Amino acid sequence: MADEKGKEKIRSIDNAAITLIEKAQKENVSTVFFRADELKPCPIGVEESCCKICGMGPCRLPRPKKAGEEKDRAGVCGATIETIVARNFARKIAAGTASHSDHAREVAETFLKTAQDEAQGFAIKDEVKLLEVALDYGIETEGRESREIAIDVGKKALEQFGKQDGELVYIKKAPLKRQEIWRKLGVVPRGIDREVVEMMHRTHMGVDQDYKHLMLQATRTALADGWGGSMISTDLQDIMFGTPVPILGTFNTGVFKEDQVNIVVHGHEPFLPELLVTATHDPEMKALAEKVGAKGINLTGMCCSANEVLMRHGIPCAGNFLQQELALVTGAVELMTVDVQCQMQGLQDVSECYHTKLVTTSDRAKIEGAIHIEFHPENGLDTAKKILRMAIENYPNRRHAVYIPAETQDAVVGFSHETINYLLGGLFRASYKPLNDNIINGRIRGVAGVVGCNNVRTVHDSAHIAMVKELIKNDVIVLTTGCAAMACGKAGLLTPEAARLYAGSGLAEVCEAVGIPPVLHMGACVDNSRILIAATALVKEGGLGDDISDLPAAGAAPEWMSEKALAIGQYFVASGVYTVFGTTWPTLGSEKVTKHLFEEHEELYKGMWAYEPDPIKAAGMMIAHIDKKRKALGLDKARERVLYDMAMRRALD
Ligand code: BF8
Repeated sequence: MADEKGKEKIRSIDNAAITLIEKAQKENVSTVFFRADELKPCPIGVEESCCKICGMGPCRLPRPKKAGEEKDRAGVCGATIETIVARNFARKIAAGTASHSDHAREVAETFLKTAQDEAQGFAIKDEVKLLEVALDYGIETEGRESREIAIDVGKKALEQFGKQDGELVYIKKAPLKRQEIWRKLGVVPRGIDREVVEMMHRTHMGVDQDYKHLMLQATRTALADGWGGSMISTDLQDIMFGTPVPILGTFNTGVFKEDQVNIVVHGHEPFLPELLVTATHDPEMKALAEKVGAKGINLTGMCCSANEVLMRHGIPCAGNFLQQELALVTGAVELMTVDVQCQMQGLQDVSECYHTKLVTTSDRAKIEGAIHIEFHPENGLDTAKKILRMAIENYPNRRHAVYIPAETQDAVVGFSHETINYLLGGLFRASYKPLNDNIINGRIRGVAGVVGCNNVRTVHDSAHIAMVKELIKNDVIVLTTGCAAMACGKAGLLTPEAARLYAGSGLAEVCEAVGIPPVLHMGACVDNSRILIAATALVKEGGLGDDISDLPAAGAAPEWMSEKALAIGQYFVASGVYTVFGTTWPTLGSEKVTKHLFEEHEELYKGMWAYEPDPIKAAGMMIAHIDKKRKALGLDKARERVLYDMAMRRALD
């Protein structure tokens, strides 16, 4: 589609997406790309200069158009623009934390049912991690059966949500210096639910009306996500479904197969996707597929559900956030399941244009018009088979000529913290030492976390890829999750060869020696907790300071769109990480609030926010921060390269 000036609009850098957008346009199918053309963002809302939390408003308080026309802005109740902007921002963080943490609650409940033999088709798979987590929770393991330990772990995990005082257990996993900062500022979360509820209370009309005070609670809420809900999800999912190890995966919409039954699992919770993996191997299902004329069953994923089954089973990923409707436009998808988060309501309309059955599976989320088959762990496998049968039986109903783009890209995925530890140090000496050594000797300049969404207000995937390429070219190793990880996968950056093709010579040398890609796929969005643990491991390994804020490291979400991304950003900042967001920034309505987040947060947390929509400039800002940290550590001077002989190596051991 052409823009107002008649120019063809570039919507994606992914050819598979481009061809499917064109197909949708020809077939008159409405997708997010066209809806975005028709619906421009509200200029007042985009900078959060609008308060609609009571019935006296909404109070719209735009910034003056011309410099010098600035005057005090306040709502009818007298709430200042600072209060309004901070309140809006804090509420988004509360929503993001609630999303990750409600997911975590479901995980903890299912985990407990699994331990009590009440979950059909699930088991405790990673007993080593079970013991580690039990240790974190202070649970006795000596002489006890795994099942008993797991029951205690499940109960202790569930307690984290309703606790009223004290500290979340995982806070103690952070470097000691970081814990001290949090305690001094009074931002250590007491209980996950308590922080979210208090945030909602404090942002109600007429409660907390001091933007700095509001931001302290927003920080406590975000920490309850990163070092609470998200970390619980990651740990318990690993114990139930296996801690990821590197595995070959395939990315992009080309993973669909014309002559097979195509199913897409979309959303965030890994339960049904795990059981669909099991169900697809059932001979009865295979026979049914044959009976309807299909050559097989092709299970694929979308968004973070994809990340979960991709990194544990190698299930192909059909695309990231902006590709969810496009997957259906292929006409090749028999059935898509959705559970919670990031699933567009537009999917239902698109599914009706083809033969696809859209199935909602969570008791917390329905979509009008979609089929609802609720998933419960007690009969999870039966539900998975029911859904699979429905998909197979829908195969003969394809109405349109199927078009599957050619694009697919192989990748190596599944770099959990445990795997990085093992890959770098080996089974008996698992450690981050080689990574620390290579950061210290300068072969690796620093570490960057590039995470987050797609946003239709920017060219799909373009900012992710430009930023990541710029970082690795400058010897910065990249850790990635969520839709950013998928963008990297599609662009071929998650392969060991990418080191030779795109990385600077130092990083390439290390990647080639260890056999890893320069960009490490660490999982879904809840798995940003893995990045926190990896950063802590770098600190604990020694030689790079005594806090996360000392590391030559930075974070970014160049195409963010969700409230979860803001919660993630705030907990990274509060953990000491310089964090740059692109696309848009939701506090521009108030200079004071923005200054508080971008500058004053550094004094409080030694980490701060930044906003830069140009991904190359943003990467430059991250590299400058990394260099600043290297200088503070005394690592800025060029080091002599020392070639180690055997005696020197032994001395090292
Ligand atoms: O949690 S990266 S668009 S899919 S919010 Fe959503 Fe953003 Fe993707 Fe996963 Ni995360």
